[in-house]
Amino acid sequence: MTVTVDADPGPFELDVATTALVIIDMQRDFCEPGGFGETLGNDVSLLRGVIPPLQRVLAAARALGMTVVHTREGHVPDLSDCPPAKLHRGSPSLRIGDPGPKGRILVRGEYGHDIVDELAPVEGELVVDKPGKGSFHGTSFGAELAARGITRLVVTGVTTEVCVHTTVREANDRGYECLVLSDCVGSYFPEFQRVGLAMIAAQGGIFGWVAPSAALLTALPVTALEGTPS
Ligand code: C5J
Repeated sequence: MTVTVDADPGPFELDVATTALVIIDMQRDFCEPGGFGETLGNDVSLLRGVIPPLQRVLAAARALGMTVVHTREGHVPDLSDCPPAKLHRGSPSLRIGDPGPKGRILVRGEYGHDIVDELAPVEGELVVDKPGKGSFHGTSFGAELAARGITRLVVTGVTTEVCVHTTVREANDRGYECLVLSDCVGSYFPEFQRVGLAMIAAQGGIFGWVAPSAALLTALPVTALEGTPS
């Protein structure tokens, strides 16, 4: 079933059978107080606005049986997959691996590393743990997509200018067509949100398309979904 989404810089066609919904790093460590995002001095409440529209898109994807992939940024407990270039970057109040109020910062298996309750994965959905900003680097993401015959990605999550951008650029280089949902991606910096989205669709869609989630939901053959916030 192929649908056309009204997007920037032009229509984005997708077949629900060969398109995956990708939800990047909607983890407590980025979206809730006491995690990695806050240790870097950010106002994490700025990211929480993406949760309600993302819940509606996730409900539609589930209703249609689309492939859903959740990613989580983080590291193994001994931090052997965290290069010094990342570990020592900046001057956060707590570094990756330090104990924080939600467990060790950005470490796999810790409470803060997991996905927020509102978007918790259900059985059958893929969860890809990634040590870097991009979803392809050091993961099975590409192999999992290939195994399912996925050629297009609807990309959501946080943060727009870091892990969303890196993943979309990696995906574009590997031949995937990507639609980024503007209200389902978030940044701690309003100007990065605006410019980050503009960069994707500029120059005829230099590495993707951008549309609000309403444009996708209008195109998909799903009516109002019970239990989802409107
Ligand atoms: C960051 C991410 N911003 N998920 N990670 O460090 O965008």
